[in-house]
Amino acid sequence: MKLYTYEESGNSYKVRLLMSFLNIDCEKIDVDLMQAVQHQPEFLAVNPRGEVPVLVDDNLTLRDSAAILVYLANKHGCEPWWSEEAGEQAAIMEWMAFAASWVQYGVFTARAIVSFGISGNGIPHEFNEDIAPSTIRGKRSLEILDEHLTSREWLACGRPTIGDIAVFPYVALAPMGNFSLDSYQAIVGWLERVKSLPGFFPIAGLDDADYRK
Ligand SMILES: N[C@@H](CCC(=O)N[C@@H](CS)C(=O)NCC(=O)O)C(=O)O
Repeated sequence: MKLYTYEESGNSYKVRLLMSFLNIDCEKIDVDLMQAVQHQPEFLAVNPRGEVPVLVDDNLTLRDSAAILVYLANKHGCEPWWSEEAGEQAAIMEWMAFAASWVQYGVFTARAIVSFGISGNGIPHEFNEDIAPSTIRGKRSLEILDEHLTSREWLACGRPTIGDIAVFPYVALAPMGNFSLDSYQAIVGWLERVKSLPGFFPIAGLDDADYRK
């Protein structure tokens, strides 16, 4: 199994986190996003979207972190990270979809623009994205998440799932996009719970939001 990944990519980190939680070994191929390697023909042949992560397992190529999380969690015991039950699957998917929409185009994009000077959303780097919509969407998504977590410990099913893994990185890294998490105490408590899971390891920026500024 091969994973195309980049050290500071939160979407790649989601996959690496699940692999660590499940003790899955895999060859890692570094794609230097800062050198725009993802937009070179060689990598575009692997993923025409010009994005990491990409997982290759025999004849299967998966070009999306959510698809990879579902695949790996299913393949390695299903529960607790995924589920065999339709209602639980849908509840987990609700948060994975939230990660790929509200989170990606909110706190993710703001972090990419503020700390890396690019949108990070796969479009060539010479195109600049306006930060204003990401800031508005990011703030709203933190409010939605905080409200949800006020009455529960985990996002779905009463246990840590790949829904939590999908939402965690960019919410935890939101301060790199100039969001303060101080007024979202339910989120802060949940971040600490994720960080205390056996096998957890950090990504750059988790404890120093200014390291790229
Ligand atoms: N929907 C994709 C999004 C992946 C994505 O946003 N990847 C970013 C890094 S975290 C990327 O490769 N960006 C390349 C670029 O913007 O040039 C997923 O969840 O895997």
